[in-house]
Amino acid sequence: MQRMIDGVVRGACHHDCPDTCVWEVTVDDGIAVELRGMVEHPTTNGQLCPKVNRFLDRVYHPDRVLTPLRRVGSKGSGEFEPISWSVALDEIEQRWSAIIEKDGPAAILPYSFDGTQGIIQKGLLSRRFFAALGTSDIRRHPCGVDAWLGANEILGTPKGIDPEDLRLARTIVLWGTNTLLTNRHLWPVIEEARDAGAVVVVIDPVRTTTAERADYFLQIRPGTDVALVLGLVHVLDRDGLLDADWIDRHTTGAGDLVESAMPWDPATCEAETGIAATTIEWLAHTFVTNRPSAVRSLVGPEHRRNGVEIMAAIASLPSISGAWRDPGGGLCRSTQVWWEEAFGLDVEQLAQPSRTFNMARLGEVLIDIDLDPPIRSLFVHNSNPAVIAPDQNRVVEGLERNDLFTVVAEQFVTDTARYADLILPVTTQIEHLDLAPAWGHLNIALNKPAILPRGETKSNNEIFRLLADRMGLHDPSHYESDEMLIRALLERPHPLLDGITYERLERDGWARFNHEPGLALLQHERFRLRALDPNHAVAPSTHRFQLISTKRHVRFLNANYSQFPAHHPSRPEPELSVHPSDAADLGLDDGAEARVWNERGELHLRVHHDERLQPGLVSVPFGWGHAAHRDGRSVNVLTSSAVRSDDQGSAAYLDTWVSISPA
Ligand SMILES: Nc1nc2c(c(=O)[nH]1)N[C@H]1C(S)=C(S)[C@@H](COP(=O)(O)OP(=O)(O)OC[C@H]3O[C@@H](n4cnc5c(=O)[nH]c(N)nc54)[C@H](O)[C@@H]3O)O[C@H]1N2
Ligand SMILES: Nc1nc2c(c(=O)[nH]1)N[C@H]1C(S)=C(S)[C@@H](COP(=O)(O)OP(=O)(O)OC[C@H]3O[C@@H](n4cnc5c(=O)[nH]c(N)nc54)[C@H](O)[C@@H]3O)O[C@H]1N2
Ligand code: SF4
Ligand SMILES: [Mo]
Repeated sequence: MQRMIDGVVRGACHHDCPDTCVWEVTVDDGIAVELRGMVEHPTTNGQLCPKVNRFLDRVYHPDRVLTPLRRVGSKGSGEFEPISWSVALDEIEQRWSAIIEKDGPAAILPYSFDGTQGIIQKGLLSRRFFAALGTSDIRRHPCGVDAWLGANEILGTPKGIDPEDLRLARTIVLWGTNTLLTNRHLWPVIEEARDAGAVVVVIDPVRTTTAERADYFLQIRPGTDVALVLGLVHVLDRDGLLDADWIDRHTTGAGDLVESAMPWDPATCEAETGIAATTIEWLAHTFVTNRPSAVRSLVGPEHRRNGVEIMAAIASLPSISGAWRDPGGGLCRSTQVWWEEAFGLDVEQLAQPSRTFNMARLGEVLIDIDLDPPIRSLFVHNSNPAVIAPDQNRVVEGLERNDLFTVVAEQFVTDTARYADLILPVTTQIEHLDLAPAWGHLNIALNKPAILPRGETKSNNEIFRLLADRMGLHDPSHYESDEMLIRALLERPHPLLDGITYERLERDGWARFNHEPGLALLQHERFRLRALDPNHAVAPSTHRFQLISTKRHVRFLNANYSQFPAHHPSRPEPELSVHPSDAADLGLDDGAEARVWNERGELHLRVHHDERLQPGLVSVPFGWGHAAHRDGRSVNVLTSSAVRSDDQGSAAYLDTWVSISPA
């Protein structure tokens, strides 16, 4: 039997969070007794976060799934009985073999996302496994793809500046990102810049906690960011603040961009965006004179129909103004592409499955009986589509199909797992080995298991090794150990990885990619500017209110923690936040119950008057599970699964229109 050694074991957080903190687990008698942030790690700096400080409670929670479970009640009833691994694997083998024989492997659909973003457990073996079987696959586009496309189109690369270089900036524009909530370990860098005299500006439709800590808050009308960029470019041009030499040497298409900005004088821009003309003029001037200047953005504005265009606009501002010439200046966004390139994962993802569906469309795909072949089996890991996917009523309708053979690999009986035929129990981050990348800084970390897998839990990779064996896949690539997979990645000949070895990661816990801080990053690029399209493409609607459903709670991480009361906010239920002027209009007192609906679904929620919103804009927090709502469903019943005609990109979660009335 495998043995673990008591003492302190280093690991790293697996959550889909830009910060990738490095932690130390104290193990006593085989039990993890303490978990804390590593002091020597530059961004963790000794502190985890309110979501993960109680992570050991999650690991040892009595509701953890510790054995394979088979459904005994009706789908969704949550009635399961424990079975052995061999019985579970037998059943999967038999059901899948029959499906493959009758309808072909494309009738099997794997569905996974970023439940763990560790490179090894997230998808290396699962991709190999499903590709070898020849199943259908999903496009994993709900987070970061539109931002990537928009930035890439203008910059010629999806890369942006090292987030830690923001400390050099003197104007920092947090554009549609709620740093203090979603990326809290960046805040000290911003404070450092501010101590050195930087001005911090937040552009957001909502006065978030981050906005409240900024020097200037620009409360923009939802989705009008392209018009704001055009207004800023208009002022730069009008006031002679554009550097002809920079534009000549570093851009193409600047003339087209400036021309598309012609109609956007400050008064016109104010009418569209809701931001005062004088503020637009101030920001344009500040951005070019108070240098270095940087824009920071993650995914907030991308979750819209015009998400790509908004990111293209946001990338255009530092490019036309020459912000890139200064160390600390430019666009600062997800660093995912750095390690995807270094580890060659961009290539791995190109393996062509037989059929792909944008994961936003899960509901319609599951209920579409005209698909050839229709989906007969769904395998979910690293995700909770019953909560996170748009058009939730149709997702649940699909999951309720009696003839759909659904397997969910999970730590808990989530809202998705409740509809499974089989639940496979999986390990948590302190029970398996992984290589932890970050999308908010340029460090990677080695996550060593600190304790043995609890009960009969197995890591994702172990499950795919067992399944490969059952399904008769003989290629040795299906059976590589986690350590072999990590070593192979680290041995790739990429300059960012020079000197980073498995042994060094074991010794130090983490390493920074070989990229010198404080360089002007893309100063040799030629930016591909173009005219921008300010139509904010919010579909005309008969409903009166725009609904946003972003991350809101400090102790939630996507769909992960709403089942634990210790993680609840002080008002412990999902509420409908309404601006007081709208609430008065609707006759809804604070605490009253409202019905919120559109053509896709409805929710009944308690009203919270919140002057941090703007009239016409309401909000329901994302992340709560079904059971937290009187309707037994959560906010994604209201969001649409529509994606672009090429099936690319995120669902426009934030372009949601609703009607509201007293319940
Ligand atoms: N309305 C609305 N919807 C949204 C969003 C929004 O802002 N508003 N945000 C979108 C965004 S940006 C994202 S990234 C997605 C997030 O979508 P998901 O990635 O699906 O969400 P998570 O809750 O992070 O993770 C899902 C599950 O992974 C499981 N898990 C963790 N580790 C492991 C493991 O090692 N193995 C296995 N098998 N499972 C594991 C967890 O228990 C958890 O239940 O949601 C999207 N949906
Ligand atoms: N506590 C906590 N932290 C998290 C998560 C979590 O669930 N909880 N989830 C993690 C994940 S998966 C992700 S992707 C990141 C996301 O990190 P962020 O991108 O920072 O977060 P979001 O909340 O999606 O959006 C940020 C802001 O965009 C604003 N916004 C909405 N529409 C517009 C618009 O049209 N224009 C502008 N300018 N702003 C707009 C919203 O009001 C919101 O305040 O957070 C990660 N960190
Ligand atoms: S969720 Fe984010 S902030 Fe919290 S410990 Fe994990 S990486 Fe750090
Ligand atoms: Mo995300």
